[in-house]
Amino acid sequence: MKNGLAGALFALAAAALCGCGPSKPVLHLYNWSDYVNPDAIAQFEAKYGCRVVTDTFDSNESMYAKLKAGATGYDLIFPSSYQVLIMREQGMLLKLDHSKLPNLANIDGDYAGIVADPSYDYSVPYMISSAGIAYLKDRVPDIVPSWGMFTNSAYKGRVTMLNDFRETIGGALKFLGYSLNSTNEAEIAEATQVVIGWKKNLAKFENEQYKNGVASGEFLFALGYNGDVGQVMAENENVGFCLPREGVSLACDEMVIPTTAKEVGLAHAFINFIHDPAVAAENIAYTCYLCPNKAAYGKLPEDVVKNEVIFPPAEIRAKSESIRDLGAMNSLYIKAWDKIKAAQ
Ligand code: SPD
Repeated sequence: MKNGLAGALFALAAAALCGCGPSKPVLHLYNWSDYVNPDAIAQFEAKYGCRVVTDTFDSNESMYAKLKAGATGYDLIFPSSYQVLIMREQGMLLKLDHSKLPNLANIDGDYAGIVADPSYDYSVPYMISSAGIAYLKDRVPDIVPSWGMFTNSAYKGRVTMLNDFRETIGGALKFLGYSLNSTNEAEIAEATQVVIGWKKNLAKFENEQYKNGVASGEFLFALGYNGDVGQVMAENENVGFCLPREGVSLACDEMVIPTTAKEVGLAHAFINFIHDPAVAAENIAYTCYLCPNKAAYGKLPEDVVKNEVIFPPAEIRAKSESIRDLGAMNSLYIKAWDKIKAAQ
């Protein structure tokens, strides 16, 4: 037997014995937590003979700061539309190859006004989310669907709000009757004082612990992302959710491929897979967020279609706004947030 053949047979036998075949390609996702149906990930891995590894972030700002600090190794990232525009402007995103994305045809054009780019050149919508009030039904009997709840000092120290400056300052702007995209300095200053007042009643600003915190009774109500709260409600019928009647945000988190991605082909395959109608329908039902995929809606079970956590009532939608990138005016919100964080 020639040496080469013997070596190859030895390698195959060794691989069979240790159970490790040729290594599979790995798709690295950088995403919000609790945001993809684990069955979808398993189906994708089986279909494409790969592994999917997910790192999570809890805000657009922390994700962006990590990338700016030099983090690489991600193939697909899920920023909100206003953050997508900043990243695209800075040349951080790869142009998408539409020949690999036939399922773009399934995307619901009704959300064109919310997404970063309705031509999907650099980003493809993933989920529409909003923020509202998660609460314990038995401990907050006087819940009112209003931003004014955060002014109520009866629950001081047992309340949280999102550590997400566009959502939280946006809530104060809606409370005052202004646009959550206001660039009027006096309006933002007024909203800043409102949030400073709210802060006196809060345990903290934070984006993930409130889910367990409300379920366990540590916090009695919290400003939270709708689908995350929907997932908690599915496990605990004492948790309720309401959207402030003054109006809320409608944010779209989108899928983008950074210019530093290594598995560009797999990243395209994942985007396309997510917009397969059956995958999208199961992902909506699991995450309680709305994937804007019109071919999926007919596949949703009736309880999901009627779930107002996922599909907000028309009267609230009418008063709500998408969070927009404000260009140079973003700095007004960053300064306001710094002031809120520093306030005692
Ligand atoms: N766990 C998923 C949370 C997704 C929330 N969307 C973010 C919107 C940012 N304003």
